[in-house]
Order: sequence, then structure tokens, then C-alpha cells
Amino acid sequence: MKTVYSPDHRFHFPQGELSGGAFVRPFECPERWQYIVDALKGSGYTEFLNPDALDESYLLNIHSAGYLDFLKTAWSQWQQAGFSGDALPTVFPARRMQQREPVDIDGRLGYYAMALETAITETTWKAVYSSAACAQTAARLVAEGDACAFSLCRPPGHHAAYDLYGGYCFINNAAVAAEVLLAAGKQRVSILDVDFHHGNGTQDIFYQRNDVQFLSLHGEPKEAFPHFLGYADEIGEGAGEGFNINYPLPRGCPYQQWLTALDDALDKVNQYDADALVISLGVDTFEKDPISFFKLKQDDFYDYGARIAQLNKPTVFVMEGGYAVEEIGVNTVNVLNGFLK
Ligand code: OKP
Ligand code: ZN
Repeated sequence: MKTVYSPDHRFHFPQGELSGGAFVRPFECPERWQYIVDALKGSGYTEFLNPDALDESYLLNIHSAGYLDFLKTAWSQWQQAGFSGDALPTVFPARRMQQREPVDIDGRLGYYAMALETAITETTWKAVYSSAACAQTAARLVAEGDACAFSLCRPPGHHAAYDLYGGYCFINNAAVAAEVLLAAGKQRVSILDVDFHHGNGTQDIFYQRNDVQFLSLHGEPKEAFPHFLGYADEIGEGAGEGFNINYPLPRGCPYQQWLTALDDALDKVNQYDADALVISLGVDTFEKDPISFFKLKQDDFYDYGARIAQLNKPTVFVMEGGYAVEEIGVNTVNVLNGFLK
């Protein structure tokens, strides 16, 4: 399995994350990437490549033009407004307010944000671009015949919706991978999201489509971020009805219970007869994850990797979350090793 990665990931590292009323060092930090690379190398992986230039037409299939313009211009507009810290929103178009894009940067930030822990820095776009480019190249490898590929994305992508950023995400990398596979002639792509958090962005992007099936196992919304999406009754709409499948799971969820949901999801992928698979691979389901509440152990990651392999589909792994930094490499590589066993 080839790994697609970029050193440009390090260009996104805000000074702080708003958490518990304080600015703390961001959980989504650059060492996450290094721990994963080290674990891959330590486990005998030898094929690493940098991404091709991103074809931005893929982005326009999944994000609005206004949103992409915002991501590219937010920092310079913030700076021109006289601000020097990282860019953060302070005001949101909440219930019974107008959903019109303002011109002022404070207004634009709130208009496009779904959460405010995620700061935009001078070089954020550069990292975001490289992360999406990794997903594009990994999907190209699989479209061209590799059985699988690993896109070591940083920052992650699954909270990024059609026109929303937040939850550490800006461009939806898994959606980029799906678009590349479809453009290469795949008819039906399943995106299976095993990150602890609900992939609200991916759900949003494909909610009315039947060429991409979305399945997500996650902490139930009443208890877990992103809180406002991820219920089991969200099944898709219009042509997409029946192609969105959520598995909200309770606090303390042990592996056996998580696996019951995974097995059901794998059955659904088979019923859909997907001809390619994208895994939104977050390892924040780990028992020691500092911001999550499932109870998976290191060996469980290997076990479920092997179960995913039984689908026998061309598969693109796209890195999402995982914040127990010292164990993120082992847990991630365990999934890939289980898949390859
Ligand atoms: C990104 B990904 C918990 C606050 C959670 C944001 C979490 C983003 C997770 N008290 N803040 O899905 O791993
Ligand atoms: Zn997560």
C-alpha cells in the first residue's frame, strides 16, 4: 500500500484551540503526522509519495465557489482589517437570523463556520490544499489499479460541508477522493466513516445523491461533537434517500458493540454493490483518546482493518482524527496491517 503525504501539512498549526474556556495547544497538531509516518516506516512500509497538483475542479463539485473563495482570502482580509492573531469567528447566523454572506471578515468567518475551535492562520490554505491533493492522488492510484492507498491527510476533512468549515476541517478530503473515483468511471462509491465524530460534512455534501453512499459510526449527537447532525433518522433525501446511514453509539461504547454497527455497515456496502470504497479513517475511537469516549484497544484496529478487507473493494484510506498522539501511529498502522493481512 502506497502512502501519499506532504510536508506542507505543517503550515497549519494555529496558536491555540478554544477548549473549556481556555486557549489550549491544538489537539490536531503536526506531531500526529510524524507519529504516523514513523509507525509506517517501523512496520515495513516503504512506498511514500508526494501528491500531484490539485485539480480544483474536484473542489467545485463538493464545495461552493463562495466558500472556496472565503478559504483562500480569509487570512488576508483578516490581516487587512488590522488583526494579527489567528482568525476566529465570534458571531453566527443562528436561528431566525438572515443567511446572507456579509462582506466584513467577522461576518464572513461566522457565516462559513460550523464551530469556532478552528482558527485560520496565514498559511492554513497551503496545508489545506496539500491535504486535499493527497486525497486526490491516493484516489488516482486506486482508480488506476492499485488495490488500496493511504492518504495521510492533515488537516482532516470530514466536518467540512458544502460551505462550512470547523472541527479542524476545511476541505472534505474523503469527498475529493470519492469525486476522483467517480470521474475515473466508478459508478457507486461508499464512504465509510469510522472516526469517532460524525462526518457531518461528508453527509451534507452527498445527502441528495445516490452515486455516493455514506455510512458513519460515531458518538451520539446528544453527547458528542458535532452535536447538531448524526442521528439515525437522517437517511438522505430525494435521489439520496436511503443512501445515508448513521450509527450513533453511546458513551463508553466497547469494541463488541462498535463491531455490531460496523458489520451492519459492511453489509450495507455490499448491498449497495459499491465499486470503490473510501474509509474516513479516524482513530479517535481509541480508549485513551483525550476528546472522545469509545473504548477501542490497539488490537481492535487490526481486527476491523481485516474485516474491511473482506469487502474486497478498491479502497482509499483517508486520514481523519486521532488525538492520543503517541499511539496514533500504532493504531493507524494496525488498521492498514489488518487490511493487508
Ligand atoms: C475532528 B475529527 C470536545 C470538543 C470537540 C472539536 C473536535 C473535532 C474533531 N470537547 N472539538 O472528527 O477528529
Ligand atoms: Zn474525530
